Amino acid sequence: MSAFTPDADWLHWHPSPKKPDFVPPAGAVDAHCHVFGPGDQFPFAPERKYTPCDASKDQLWALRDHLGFTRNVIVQATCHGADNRALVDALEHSGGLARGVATVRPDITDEELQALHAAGVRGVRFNFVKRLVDALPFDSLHTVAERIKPLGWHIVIYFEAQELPELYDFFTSLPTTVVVDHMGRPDVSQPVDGEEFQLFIRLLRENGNFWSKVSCPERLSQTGPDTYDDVVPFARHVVEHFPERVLWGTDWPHPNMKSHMPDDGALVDMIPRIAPTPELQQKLLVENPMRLYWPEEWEAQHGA
Ligand code: 0GY
Repeated sequence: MSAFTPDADWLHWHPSPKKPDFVPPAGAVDAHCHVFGPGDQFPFAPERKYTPCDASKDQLWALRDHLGFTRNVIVQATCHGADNRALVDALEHSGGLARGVATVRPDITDEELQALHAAGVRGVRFNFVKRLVDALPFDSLHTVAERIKPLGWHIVIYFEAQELPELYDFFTSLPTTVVVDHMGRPDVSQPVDGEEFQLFIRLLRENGNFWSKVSCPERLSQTGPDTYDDVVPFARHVVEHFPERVLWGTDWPHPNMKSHMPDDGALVDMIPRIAPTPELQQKLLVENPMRLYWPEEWEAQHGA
Protein backbone atom coordinates (compact mmCIF):
# COMPACT_ATOMS: atom_id res chain seq x y z
CA MET A 1 0.00 0.00 0.00
CA SER A 2 1.40 3.38 -0.98
CA ALA A 3 1.54 6.13 1.66
CA PHE A 4 -0.21 8.50 -0.80
CA THR A 5 -3.36 8.20 -2.87
CA PRO A 6 -2.75 9.29 -6.48
CA ASP A 7 -5.04 11.90 -8.01
CA ALA A 8 -8.36 10.38 -9.07
CA ASP A 9 -7.59 10.88 -12.78
CA TRP A 10 -3.96 9.77 -12.50
CA LEU A 11 -2.85 7.44 -15.31
CA HIS A 12 -0.43 4.70 -14.25
CA TRP A 13 2.66 4.17 -16.41
CA HIS A 14 2.45 1.44 -19.04
CA PRO A 15 2.90 -1.96 -17.32
CA SER A 16 4.21 -3.89 -20.35
CA PRO A 17 5.70 -1.70 -23.10
CA LYS A 18 6.59 -3.43 -26.35
CA LYS A 19 10.17 -4.44 -27.09
CA PRO A 20 11.20 -1.71 -29.55
CA ASP A 21 11.97 -2.67 -33.14
CA PHE A 22 14.62 0.07 -33.18
CA VAL A 23 17.80 -1.05 -31.44
CA PRO A 24 19.53 1.97 -29.80
CA PRO A 25 23.28 2.31 -30.29
CA ALA A 26 25.52 0.90 -27.56
CA GLY A 27 25.62 3.16 -24.49
CA ALA A 28 22.36 5.00 -25.28
CA VAL A 29 21.11 7.51 -22.69
CA ASP A 30 17.47 8.15 -21.75
CA ALA A 31 18.06 11.82 -20.94
CA HIS A 32 14.65 12.72 -19.51
CA CYS A 33 12.89 10.55 -16.95
CA HIS A 34 11.75 10.78 -13.35
CA VAL A 35 11.37 8.77 -10.16
CA PHE A 36 8.34 9.23 -7.93
CA GLY A 37 8.92 8.21 -4.31
CA PRO A 38 8.10 5.52 -3.39
CA GLY A 39 5.95 7.81 -1.28
CA ASP A 40 6.36 5.82 1.94
CA GLN A 41 10.15 6.22 1.71
CA PHE A 42 10.39 9.63 0.01
CA PRO A 43 7.20 11.62 0.71
CA PHE A 44 5.83 13.92 -1.96
CA ALA A 45 6.23 17.64 -1.24
CA PRO A 46 3.45 19.49 0.62
CA GLU A 47 3.46 22.23 -2.05
CA ARG A 48 2.98 19.76 -4.96
CA LYS A 49 0.30 20.40 -7.59
CA TYR A 50 -0.36 16.69 -8.22
CA THR A 51 -0.01 13.36 -6.43
CA PRO A 52 1.32 10.60 -8.67
CA CYS A 53 1.54 6.83 -8.32
CA ASP A 54 4.91 5.49 -7.23
CA ALA A 55 7.60 4.98 -9.87
CA SER A 56 10.75 3.64 -8.25
CA LYS A 57 14.38 3.54 -9.32
CA ASP A 58 14.26 -0.24 -9.74
CA GLN A 59 11.25 0.08 -12.05
CA LEU A 60 13.18 2.71 -14.02
CA TRP A 61 16.23 0.45 -14.36
CA ALA A 62 13.95 -2.40 -15.56
CA LEU A 63 12.51 -0.11 -18.25
CA ARG A 64 16.01 1.05 -19.26
CA ASP A 65 17.13 -2.54 -19.78
CA HIS A 66 13.93 -3.55 -21.60
CA LEU A 67 14.25 -0.65 -24.05
CA GLY A 68 17.93 -1.39 -24.75
CA PHE A 69 19.31 1.74 -23.08
CA THR A 70 22.37 1.95 -20.80
CA ARG A 71 22.06 5.18 -18.82
CA ASN A 72 19.50 7.63 -17.46
CA VAL A 73 19.30 11.32 -16.70
CA ILE A 74 16.73 11.68 -13.93
CA VAL A 75 15.01 15.03 -13.70
CA GLN A 76 13.59 16.17 -10.37
CA ALA A 77 9.80 16.18 -10.71
CA THR A 78 7.74 18.99 -9.22
CA CYS A 79 5.80 16.58 -6.99
CA HIS A 80 9.00 16.33 -4.90
CA GLY A 81 9.52 20.11 -4.80
CA ALA A 82 13.10 21.01 -3.84
CA ASP A 83 13.46 17.83 -1.75
CA ASN A 84 15.91 15.89 -3.92
CA ARG A 85 16.19 12.80 -1.68
CA ALA A 86 14.44 10.36 -4.03
CA LEU A 87 16.59 11.62 -6.92
CA VAL A 88 19.81 11.33 -4.90
CA ASP A 89 18.88 7.86 -3.70
CA ALA A 90 18.34 6.74 -7.31
CA LEU A 91 21.64 8.27 -8.45
CA GLU A 92 23.54 6.67 -5.58
CA HIS A 93 22.11 3.24 -6.46
CA SER A 94 22.71 3.53 -10.19
CA GLY A 95 26.28 2.26 -10.27
CA GLY A 96 27.29 5.49 -12.00
CA LEU A 97 24.79 4.93 -14.81
CA ALA A 98 22.49 7.81 -13.88
CA ARG A 99 23.01 11.53 -13.55
CA GLY A 100 20.51 14.03 -12.20
CA VAL A 101 18.91 17.42 -12.64
CA ALA A 102 17.78 18.85 -9.28
CA THR A 103 15.50 21.61 -8.05
CA VAL A 104 17.24 23.97 -5.64
CA ARG A 105 16.36 27.16 -3.82
CA PRO A 106 18.64 30.24 -3.79
CA ASP A 107 19.54 29.70 -0.12
CA ILE A 108 21.00 26.22 -0.67
CA THR A 109 24.38 25.94 1.07
CA ASP A 110 27.66 25.20 -0.68
CA GLU A 111 27.87 21.93 1.27
CA GLU A 112 24.43 20.89 -0.01
CA LEU A 113 25.43 21.74 -3.58
CA GLN A 114 28.64 19.72 -3.21
CA ALA A 115 26.67 16.76 -1.86
CA LEU A 116 24.33 16.89 -4.86
CA HIS A 117 27.33 17.05 -7.19
CA ALA A 118 28.96 14.06 -5.48
CA ALA A 119 25.72 12.10 -5.96
CA GLY A 120 25.74 12.84 -9.70
CA VAL A 121 23.64 15.98 -10.13
CA ARG A 122 24.82 18.06 -13.08
CA GLY A 123 22.03 20.61 -13.54
CA VAL A 124 19.04 22.43 -12.10
CA ARG A 125 15.59 22.80 -13.58
CA PHE A 126 13.69 26.08 -13.85
CA ASN A 127 10.02 25.33 -14.42
CA PHE A 128 7.62 27.96 -15.82
CA VAL A 129 4.60 25.73 -16.44
CA LYS A 130 1.96 27.33 -14.24
CA ARG A 131 -0.06 24.17 -13.60
CA LEU A 132 3.09 22.58 -12.12
CA VAL A 133 4.74 25.25 -9.96
CA ASP A 134 4.65 28.77 -8.65
CA ALA A 135 7.79 29.94 -10.46
CA LEU A 136 10.48 31.77 -8.52
CA PRO A 137 11.13 35.42 -9.50
CA PHE A 138 13.85 36.03 -12.09
CA ASP A 139 16.31 37.48 -9.56
CA SER A 140 16.06 34.33 -7.41
CA LEU A 141 16.67 32.21 -10.50
CA HIS A 142 19.68 34.36 -11.42
CA THR A 143 21.01 33.75 -7.92
CA VAL A 144 20.62 29.99 -8.40
CA ALA A 145 22.29 30.25 -11.83
CA GLU A 146 25.32 32.03 -10.36
CA ARG A 147 25.52 29.48 -7.51
CA ILE A 148 25.57 26.44 -9.82
CA LYS A 149 27.75 27.87 -12.59
CA PRO A 150 31.09 27.23 -10.82
CA LEU A 151 30.17 23.54 -10.57
CA GLY A 152 29.97 23.34 -14.37
CA TRP A 153 26.24 22.54 -14.15
CA HIS A 154 23.64 23.56 -16.72
CA ILE A 155 20.05 24.78 -16.47
CA VAL A 156 17.04 22.89 -17.80
CA ILE A 157 14.05 25.07 -18.62
CA TYR A 158 10.45 23.92 -18.99
CA PHE A 159 7.88 26.29 -20.48
CA GLU A 160 5.04 26.33 -23.01
CA ALA A 161 5.47 27.94 -26.43
CA GLN A 162 3.05 30.79 -25.83
CA GLU A 163 5.25 31.95 -22.91
CA LEU A 164 8.47 32.14 -24.95
CA PRO A 165 8.16 35.77 -26.17
CA GLU A 166 7.85 36.94 -22.57
CA LEU A 167 10.63 34.70 -21.22
CA TYR A 168 13.05 35.03 -24.16
CA ASP A 169 15.28 37.79 -22.75
CA PHE A 170 15.48 36.12 -19.35
CA PHE A 171 16.49 32.84 -20.97
CA THR A 172 19.24 34.43 -23.08
CA SER A 173 20.59 36.16 -19.96
CA LEU A 174 21.37 32.80 -18.31
CA PRO A 175 25.13 32.26 -17.94
CA THR A 176 25.36 28.49 -18.49
CA THR A 177 24.42 25.84 -21.02
CA VAL A 178 20.61 25.80 -21.14
CA VAL A 179 18.57 22.72 -22.12
CA VAL A 180 14.96 23.22 -23.24
CA ASP A 181 12.47 20.51 -22.34
CA HIS A 182 10.29 19.05 -25.07
CA MET A 183 11.20 21.59 -27.78
CA GLY A 184 9.50 24.33 -25.77
CA ARG A 185 6.14 22.57 -26.12
CA PRO A 186 5.09 23.82 -29.59
CA ASP A 187 1.52 23.80 -30.83
CA VAL A 188 2.09 21.18 -33.54
CA SER A 189 -1.09 22.15 -35.38
CA GLN A 190 0.86 25.23 -36.50
CA PRO A 191 3.49 24.94 -39.25
CA VAL A 192 7.13 24.15 -38.52
CA ASP A 193 8.05 27.34 -40.37
CA GLY A 194 5.34 29.35 -38.58
CA GLU A 195 6.01 32.24 -36.24
CA GLU A 196 5.70 30.32 -32.98
CA PHE A 197 8.15 27.50 -33.68
CA GLN A 198 10.53 29.77 -35.57
CA LEU A 199 10.99 31.86 -32.42
CA PHE A 200 12.18 28.71 -30.69
CA ILE A 201 14.45 27.89 -33.64
CA ARG A 202 15.86 31.40 -33.43
CA LEU A 203 16.61 30.84 -29.72
CA LEU A 204 18.71 27.79 -30.68
CA ARG A 205 20.28 29.37 -33.77
CA GLU A 206 21.38 32.63 -32.14
CA ASN A 207 22.44 31.14 -28.81
CA GLY A 208 25.01 28.37 -29.10
CA ASN A 209 24.62 27.55 -25.40
CA PHE A 210 21.02 26.36 -25.95
CA TRP A 211 20.15 22.67 -26.39
CA SER A 212 16.78 20.98 -26.89
CA LYS A 213 15.23 17.71 -25.83
CA VAL A 214 13.29 16.28 -28.75
CA SER A 215 11.02 14.45 -26.35
CA CYS A 216 7.39 14.05 -25.35
CA PRO A 217 5.49 13.45 -28.61
CA GLU A 218 2.74 12.01 -26.40
CA ARG A 219 2.20 15.44 -24.79
CA LEU A 220 2.42 17.46 -28.00
CA SER A 221 0.59 15.29 -30.51
CA GLN A 222 -2.96 15.93 -31.61
CA THR A 223 -2.99 12.96 -34.02
CA GLY A 224 -2.08 10.64 -31.14
CA PRO A 225 -0.48 7.25 -30.48
CA ASP A 226 1.35 5.13 -31.38
CA THR A 227 3.06 7.03 -34.18
CA TYR A 228 2.45 10.67 -33.17
CA ASP A 229 2.91 11.69 -36.81
CA ASP A 230 2.30 15.40 -36.34
CA VAL A 231 5.26 15.78 -33.94
CA VAL A 232 7.81 14.13 -36.25
CA PRO A 233 8.52 17.14 -38.54
CA PHE A 234 9.18 19.38 -35.53
CA ALA A 235 11.59 16.99 -33.83
CA ARG A 236 13.32 16.09 -37.08
CA HIS A 237 13.82 19.75 -37.94
CA VAL A 238 15.56 20.35 -34.60
CA VAL A 239 17.72 17.22 -34.87
CA GLU A 240 18.81 18.01 -38.43
CA HIS A 241 19.59 21.68 -37.76
CA PHE A 242 21.23 21.30 -34.32
CA PRO A 243 22.63 17.74 -34.30
CA GLU A 244 25.25 18.53 -31.63
CA ARG A 245 22.74 20.07 -29.19
CA VAL A 246 19.86 17.61 -28.97
CA LEU A 247 18.90 15.02 -26.36
CA TRP A 248 16.18 12.38 -26.26
CA GLY A 249 14.24 10.92 -23.34
CA THR A 250 11.23 8.77 -22.58
CA ASP A 251 9.73 11.09 -19.94
CA TRP A 252 8.79 7.93 -18.01
CA PRO A 253 6.57 7.68 -15.92
CA HIS A 254 4.81 10.38 -17.97
CA PRO A 255 3.31 12.61 -15.25
CA ASN A 256 -0.04 14.26 -15.84
CA MET A 257 -0.92 12.47 -19.06
CA LYS A 258 -4.69 12.63 -19.35
CA SER A 259 -5.55 11.40 -22.87
CA HIS A 260 -3.62 8.11 -22.79
CA MET A 261 -0.48 6.47 -21.42
CA PRO A 262 2.19 5.97 -24.08
CA ASP A 263 3.88 2.65 -24.77
CA ASP A 264 7.55 3.43 -24.09
CA GLY A 265 8.64 0.91 -26.72
CA ALA A 266 6.62 2.77 -29.35
CA LEU A 267 8.30 6.02 -28.28
CA VAL A 268 11.71 4.41 -28.90
CA ASP A 269 10.49 3.29 -32.33
CA MET A 270 10.00 6.95 -33.26
CA ILE A 271 13.73 7.69 -32.96
CA PRO A 272 14.71 6.69 -36.54
CA ARG A 273 11.92 8.94 -37.85
CA ILE A 274 13.30 12.00 -36.06
CA ALA A 275 17.01 11.09 -36.37
CA PRO A 276 17.08 9.21 -39.66
CA THR A 277 20.78 8.30 -39.95
CA PRO A 278 23.05 6.24 -37.68
CA GLU A 279 25.28 9.34 -37.28
CA LEU A 280 22.38 11.46 -36.01
CA GLN A 281 21.22 8.64 -33.73
CA GLN A 282 24.71 8.30 -32.27
CA LYS A 283 24.86 12.03 -31.47
CA LEU A 284 21.31 12.18 -30.09
CA LEU A 285 21.48 9.10 -27.90
CA VAL A 286 25.14 8.71 -26.97
CA GLU A 287 27.58 11.48 -27.84
CA ASN A 288 25.55 14.55 -26.80
CA PRO A 289 24.27 13.23 -23.45
CA MET A 290 27.69 11.80 -22.64
CA ARG A 291 29.37 15.18 -23.36
CA LEU A 292 26.86 16.96 -21.13
CA TYR A 293 26.47 14.50 -18.24
CA TRP A 294 29.60 12.29 -18.24
CA PRO A 295 32.18 14.63 -19.82
CA GLU A 296 35.20 13.16 -17.99
CA GLU A 297 34.33 9.65 -19.15
CA TRP A 298 33.61 10.80 -22.68
CA GLU A 299 36.81 12.82 -22.99
CA ALA A 300 38.93 10.02 -21.54
CA GLN A 301 37.65 7.76 -24.33
CA HIS A 302 37.30 10.18 -27.21
CA GLY A 303 39.21 13.41 -26.44
CA ALA A 304 37.52 16.75 -25.79
C1 0GY B 1 7.61 16.24 -17.66
C2 0GY B 1 6.36 16.99 -17.75
C3 0GY B 1 5.48 17.28 -16.76
C4 0GY B 1 5.73 17.22 -15.36
C5 0GY B 1 6.88 17.50 -14.76
O1 0GY B 1 8.24 17.92 -12.94
C6 0GY B 1 7.11 17.64 -13.31
O2 0GY B 1 6.17 17.49 -12.53
O3 0GY B 1 7.97 17.73 -15.46
C7 0GY B 1 4.16 17.80 -17.17
O4 0GY B 1 3.20 17.65 -16.40
O5 0GY B 1 4.04 18.34 -18.29
O6 0GY B 1 8.60 16.64 -18.28
O7 0GY B 1 7.64 15.25 -16.97
